[in-house]
Amino acid sequence: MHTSLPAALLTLAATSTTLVLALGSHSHSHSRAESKDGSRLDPWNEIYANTPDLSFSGVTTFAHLPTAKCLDEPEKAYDIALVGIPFDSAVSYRPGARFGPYALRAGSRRQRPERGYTSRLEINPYTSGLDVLDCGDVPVTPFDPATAIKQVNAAYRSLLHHPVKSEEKMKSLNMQKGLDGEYHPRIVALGGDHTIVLPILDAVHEVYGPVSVIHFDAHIDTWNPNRYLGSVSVQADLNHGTFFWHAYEHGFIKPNSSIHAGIRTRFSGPEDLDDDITAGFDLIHTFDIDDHGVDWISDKIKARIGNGPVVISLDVDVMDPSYVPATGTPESGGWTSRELRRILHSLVGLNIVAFDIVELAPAYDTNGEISAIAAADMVYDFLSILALGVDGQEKKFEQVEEGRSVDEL
Ligand SMILES: [Mn+2]
Repeated sequence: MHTSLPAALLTLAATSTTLVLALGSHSHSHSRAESKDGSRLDPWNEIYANTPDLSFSGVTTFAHLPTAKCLDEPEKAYDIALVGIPFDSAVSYRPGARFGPYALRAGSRRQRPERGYTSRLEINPYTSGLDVLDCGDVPVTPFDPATAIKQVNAAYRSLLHHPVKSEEKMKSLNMQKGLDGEYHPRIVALGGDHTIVLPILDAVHEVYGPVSVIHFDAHIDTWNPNRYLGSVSVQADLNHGTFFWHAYEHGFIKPNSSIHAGIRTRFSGPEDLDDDITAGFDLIHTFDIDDHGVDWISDKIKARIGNGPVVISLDVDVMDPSYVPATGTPESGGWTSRELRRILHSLVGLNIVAFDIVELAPAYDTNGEISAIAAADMVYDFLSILALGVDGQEKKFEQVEEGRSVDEL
């Protein structure tokens, strides 16, 4: 190999052990480079030590965050845990959301903690002082939905009871404590079909009591199983279109305190909407955005929710299929990713205790991963509003005086 090298390179090689190594000198007597004093040097670390991964390199965790198998390490501390829930055994149309966690992580590759600052919300959620960890996936069985739902509940309860890392930070952000008087981490669930929200709400209500829900979706998901096509057994009664009805019946949701946003599907008739009101939901239609705008939607959500603990549940089909084709039950006429992101931004200050993003089914995505990228950006926006903390009434006044209020976002 040496004989074919230009003379100039050979000269360089003679003066640099590193270059010799880089050129692959198999006949060289040293297996590793040496410094002048004879100590061994690692070829990579001598020059490139601590080079961060690039967007396209590295093992794919969400946003290149550190990862742990949190379910196997109950003492692992964090403030925010992302967890994949690859369950899609209860969908009514196209399957495939079990690959949602994989797609969300792939769609997040251009997000990195060291480049995570948002100029609009003025925060980097990955370095704001809250410890964010990718906890991997819940290994749910694909063969037995009833058992899978139990697995999701057990996993979520476990993750909710891990110790928090930065109690002081959570306190400074005015975050909600559990009924036990303790801080609990915030869990960001990466679905999975929407059914996973029933075992999630079960676990969340156990810690905080009944919660409000902000539900972004094209569909209401409060369908009474008695009228839901395909509900032919107790098991079949629980699916991705009925889980909020079950949540209402179990008392996981606070009465008359939740709201849908982005609804545009078809119904059996007005009785579906009567059941929806019974289940505790108000409703913002997808077309309201043209008639009233983002600020009106935001104000309506906030007026409905108030200061109580709230879960944000985001079905990616709330966005238009031209932006997010990768979903199981697409409906035309949805919001753009820009409109949805503006609405999410406006939720800064709400008392959010959990977030999930569901129904991303990457088999229907484009080669450009447009759905996965949009969905991963929604997770980023959520982490950002979480990192900005909860507004008490006093804090809101302070923000107005500083010239930056939620309304201006
Ligand atoms: Mn849904």
